[in-house]
Formats: sequence, structure tokens, C-alpha cells
Amino acid sequence: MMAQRDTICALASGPPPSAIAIVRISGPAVRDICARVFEAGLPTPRRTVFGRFLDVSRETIDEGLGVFMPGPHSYTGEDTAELYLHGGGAVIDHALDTLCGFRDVRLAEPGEFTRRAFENGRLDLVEAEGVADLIDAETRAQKSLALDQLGGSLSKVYDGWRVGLLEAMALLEASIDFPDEEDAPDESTGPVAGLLGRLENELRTAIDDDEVGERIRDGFRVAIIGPPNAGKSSILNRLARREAAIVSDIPGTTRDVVEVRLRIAGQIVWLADTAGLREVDDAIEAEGVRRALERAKAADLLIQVRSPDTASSFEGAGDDDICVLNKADVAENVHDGGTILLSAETGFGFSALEDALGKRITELSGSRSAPLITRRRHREALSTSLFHVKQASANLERGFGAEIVSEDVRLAAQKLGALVGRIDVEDILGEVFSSFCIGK
Ligand SMILES: Nc1nc2c(ncn2[C@@H]2O[C@H](COP(=O)(O)OP(=O)(O)OP(=O)(O)O)[C@@H](O)[C@H]2O)c(=O)[nH]1
Ligand SMILES: [Mg+2]
Repeated sequence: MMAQRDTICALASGPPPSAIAIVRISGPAVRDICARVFEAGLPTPRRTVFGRFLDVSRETIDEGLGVFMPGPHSYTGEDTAELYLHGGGAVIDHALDTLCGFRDVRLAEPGEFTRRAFENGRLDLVEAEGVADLIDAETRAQKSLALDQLGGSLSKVYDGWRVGLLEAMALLEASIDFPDEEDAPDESTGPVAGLLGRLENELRTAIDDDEVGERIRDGFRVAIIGPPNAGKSSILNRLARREAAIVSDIPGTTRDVVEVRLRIAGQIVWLADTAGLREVDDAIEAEGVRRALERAKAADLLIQVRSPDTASSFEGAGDDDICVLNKADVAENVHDGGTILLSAETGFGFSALEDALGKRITELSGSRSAPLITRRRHREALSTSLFHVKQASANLERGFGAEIVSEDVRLAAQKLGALVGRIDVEDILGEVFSSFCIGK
């Protein structure tokens, strides 16, 4: 039985002034609060009612709509209520002051409503992250990823693997429990090996996804790379439509990585300008070159820039890089298959560059079979889980005892359990006992 806890309240809508403000309350005091604050008393559950809201001295806070949603079928799983008020600062303050005046009522911490939803089993951890991502989503792609996650499709996949591991454990437990019965070990190791092999494949496929989900969520990383003075900073500025990076005719102007955030092909893109690549003695510029190379390595896509007055060959450029030859306005006799001719000075060629960027970003974010891992936390849990599944398979193949094989399977399942917020040993025990209750 959970201890009696605070009732929490908060402004759930954006900062004032706004047309309407939503104040949310959750916890054991909600019923009493509604009975006092709604002028007509506690409303029928889940029906919006219109009327006045009153403070404890019966002064009107505002008039508007209100709804009472009793637990456990509410967002948090507790009794909750929402007040739809006029969205002015004074109205909101009066409402929150009134609510906080009741016993054991306080303002909510960030994320506390969703945390209660998780603690009351209304959402798992992955779904709760989906709520946060949905609120932060700026692009359609981010939004649809977040909605999927919130709707439980990612949890379902993770949980499916966990259940598979629990099955494997159950089979292994059986061979531990009945070492004398000749059939048991052989009967179980075959299916266990098959099960582990399938899980290993699925986990590996999910992990080898080029981090598309994370890129959609956090942004694709594009770096502009090339020799000094080729016009990299000028190109960044034009793509960003502002003077984000310093431009000068002195080679070696840019040292730090200068990053701008853009929207390309419906995705968030972090475009980085970097120091011109060359052999240098100057310690600061050398550090700039080191950072440029580091950024290039981390990038999802490179824009290789050359200009007629610099080394103009695209040596070192990869097949997937976008190659641009800048300063087309001053170049004589420029024609180079596969490269985009550009002038950061006049703007010539930028629509071609933007098209090429859009096309490549679309390819990078391209349709892949679910699940898309959206966070490092998930990737780490899945990698650890995969490690243990592989270990278990190897131990099984070496003919090690079920106890040893089982230990890695347990760790793999536990990792997935922690991922979705389910770390109950009860689960494992339940699975074990339910499938192997053979009159023992
Ligand atoms: N004519 C002409 N000049 C350009 C063009 N793009 C850049 N420049 C000039 O070339 C010089 C170098 O430009 P930057 O953008 O600073 O070059 P960068 O590649 O960032 O150089 P570093 O930071 O030193 O590596 C500046 O004087 C720019 O005005 C272009 O398309 N045409
Ligand atoms: Mg520069």
C-alpha cells in the first residue's frame, strides 16, 4: 500500500497571457478540492461543467470549464481535475494560490504528473519518454516517432524480446530442476539455442540502424569540410541566412567549429563550419584542424568544398559526400562532373546545393523497419542485452550447464526490463513457475 502522498497542481498550458490556461491537479485531495472550488460542488466524473471557481473565502477566481477524472482511469492513475481558465497571469496565480492553500497540496515538480503515471503503471518508462519527446517535437518526423513511442509500439518490441528471454530462462530452469530426467536437458537446449539465435539477430538489427531514430530526434549532423579559404564559412552563412561565422580572405580564419541549426527536408540539421584543413605549425590553428577532423568523423553527411584558388581536387572525398566547387563567379573553365558549382558571393548554385542536401537527408532518414531506437539509454541497454545473449549462446554451445547459461539470459532480460521500467523478479519467477508447474 502506497503511503498517502501530496496532491500536486500546476499550470499545464503555456506561459501567460494566453486565451485559455489549463490548471491540473492530481492526488488524494482532488475530490475535496473540487467540492470546494467548483461553485456547484463535485462534478459528475469525466463531464465538463461550466461555472465559477471560488477560493476559500468564496471569492470568484474565474469562470470557466472544469472536469473531474477519478482514478485509477486518469492520466496519473490518481484522482485528477483540470480547470480551464482565462489565461491571464492574475487568474492563474489566484487559482494556484488557492489550490496550494489546501492541506498537503503543492506545486508539481517538472514531469511529476507523468512520473506518477509511471509509478501507477499507467505508462512504462519508454512511453513516458515518448510524452516528453512529443512535447519537444518540432518536426513531423519527431512527432510521429514520439507518438509511436508514447503509444507503446517501442515498448512492445522491447518487451517482446524480454518475454523471449524469460521463455529461454524457463526452459533452462527446467533442465536445472530435472537433471535426472534424461529428456529434459536435450529437449530444452535445442529450443533455447534457437530462441537465443533469433533474439541475437533481432537485437543486432535494431542496433545496426545508423542511429536514424536518434538523428530524427536530435538532428542530423552535417559538416562543411575543405581547404582554407575555399569559402566554407561563406557557404554556412548563406545556408543559415545569417552571418554566423567570420569570413575573411586570410586563410585559416575559422578555428572553432561553428554550428547552426537548420530545417532541411523536414528534419533538424546541425550544420557545422570547420577550420580549413592544412598542415600548420600554429598551435591554435592545428587545434582547429583537429576539431574539424573530429567533427567530420562524427558527421552523418559531409559537404566537401573546394575552390579554384585552393587545391581544387576532391581527393579524399567519400562517395556519399556532397562535393561543391565554390567561387564559380571567378572561375574560368569550371566544369566537373558530379560536383555542384557554387558561388557564396552571388548565391549561384545554392538551390542545387539545398536540393542535394534535402535528398541526402531524406535518404538518411529513410523508411526503415521499426523499431527506431530514439535514445542513447535504449541503445546502451540493447547493446548490453545483446552482449549477454551472445555470451549465453556461446556458453550453451560450449556445453556449459544450464545454471551458467541462464545467468547471462537473466542479465539480458533484466537489462530490457530496466529499459521499459520493469525490473521485477516477480516477473521472472512468474514465468518460470507458470510454464513448469509439472506437479512438482
Ligand atoms: N569571388 C568569390 N569569393 C568568395 C566566394 N566565397 C567566399 N569568397 C571569399 O573567399 C574568402 C574566404 O572565404 P571564407 O568563407 O572565409 O573561407 P573559409 O573556407 O571559411 O576559410 P577558412 O576559415 O580560412 O578555412 C573571403 O574573402 C570570401 O569573401 C565566392 O563564391 N566567390
Ligand atoms: Mg572559415
